[in-house]
Amino acid sequence: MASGVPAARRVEAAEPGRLLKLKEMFHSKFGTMPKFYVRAPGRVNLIGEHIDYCGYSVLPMAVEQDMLIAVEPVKTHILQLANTNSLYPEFTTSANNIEIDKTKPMWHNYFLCGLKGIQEHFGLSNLPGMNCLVDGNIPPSSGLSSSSALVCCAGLVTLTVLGLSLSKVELAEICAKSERYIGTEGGGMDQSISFLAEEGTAKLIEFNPLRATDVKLPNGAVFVIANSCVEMNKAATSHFNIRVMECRLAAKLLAKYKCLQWDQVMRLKEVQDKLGVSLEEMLLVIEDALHPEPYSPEEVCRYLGISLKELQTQILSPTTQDVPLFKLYQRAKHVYSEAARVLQFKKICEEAPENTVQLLGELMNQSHLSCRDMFECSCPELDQLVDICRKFGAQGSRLTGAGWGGCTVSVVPADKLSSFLANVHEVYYQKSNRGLAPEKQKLFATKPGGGALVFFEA
Ligand code: ADP
Ligand code: NG1
Repeated sequence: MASGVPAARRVEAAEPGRLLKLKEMFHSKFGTMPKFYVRAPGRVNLIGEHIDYCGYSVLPMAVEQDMLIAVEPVKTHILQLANTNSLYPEFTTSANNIEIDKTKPMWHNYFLCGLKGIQEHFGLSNLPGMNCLVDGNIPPSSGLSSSSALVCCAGLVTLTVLGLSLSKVELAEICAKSERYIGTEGGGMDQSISFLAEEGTAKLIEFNPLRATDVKLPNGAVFVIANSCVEMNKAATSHFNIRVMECRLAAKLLAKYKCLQWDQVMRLKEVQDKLGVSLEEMLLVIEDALHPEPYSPEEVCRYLGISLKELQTQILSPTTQDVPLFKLYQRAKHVYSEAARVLQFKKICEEAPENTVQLLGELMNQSHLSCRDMFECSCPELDQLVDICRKFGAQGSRLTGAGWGGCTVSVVPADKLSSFLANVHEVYYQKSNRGLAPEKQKLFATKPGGGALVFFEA
């Protein structure tokens, strides 16, 4: 059994209606009954955007929406995947021949990422077969980590079928690494919170080594998620990987400027650690070392003393080889200032001054501005939604997750919640044809939920 991951909770304990439907559908698809179930939650990141892959801490919490998989191990080596949502076609493969097609991020590839992560970790050449029925209710491509929830769920399914055990931290690290098989160069925030989340508390997630610390959110405020209804699939576009590469190049140029061994530096946090200075001081280093005008690949090469070929093969990822310009000054400014905001957010939650909600709101507003102007990962709909949320009572509002679409998260005083929801609903959703999606996919208050779980039949 997967030690560290709570198991053996009775199936009846959670969402009986959903489980019953899943069981019935499993039976009609596979002609048998599931032997166990795994759930892994999505998350909302309260602050700390696009900094996990730079080595910096982030501050997410799990949401109640999750991926739920009903599983039956089988004696053949055949893996059969079905989905309760007909948008996601069935998929069958030999469990001993896992191939992940990076060119098309089909849904089953996320499952295969989780499976492959466990397979590689234990060095297994033969995997048992299984029948799986997936039921997810996290709005997809909306910044709430539906993809990672699927990868984590599949990792835990595979581990459970194998009868092996791992800690939650090991599982999170394996799944963070294996989700990169889909082609995105993400950090580890989503997989970490999916495993390490605990009901009732947000978490500060720190990396190298991975650890999670409780952050108690203020009473009297509610965090509300609003979906811009613009979907953005990270793996189908290169926006995300370009940002990862811009941060990597900025780290290398800053390291070179400070006469550090730049070729060994990959992340902006490593530059700060090697210099032993504060985040505020790093913001001053940027002013001296980088210019606001975008850098051409040739200029980067001249500065680092390498050839274009070396830049492409040794530093850039396959999908970012032909990027004509890199904005290094802006990206580094966002990362160091956002990393500082995460620490301030945690400190305010701990000290809980009288104006806590206002202070947290201000940090969230600053974060959105930095995402919009420095990191350029917002979009007109997100900016409009953030403005509407602030207008109707949010103390702060920002995009959450990768951006370029997806959701906002707002901090709203509890006594303003119902008027806030009614007004945002009317102005952003009802006045357009965005009103059709179910509430839990669109506009809803959320509180910190629990992490991944295995359920067995009672
Ligand atoms: P997110 O920000 O939600 O992680 P991504 O664009 O990275 O967004 O991943 C979304 C992808 O995850 C979808 O295109 C789909 O392949 C997969 N996915 C999301 N929800 C489901 C689901 N219910 N069933 C199967 N696959 C899903
Ligand atoms: P989402 O919101 O799931 O697309 C992505 C990355 C995170 C993090 C955020 C931005 C993956 C799996 N997830 O999240 O690691 O970098 O963007 O803060 O790559």
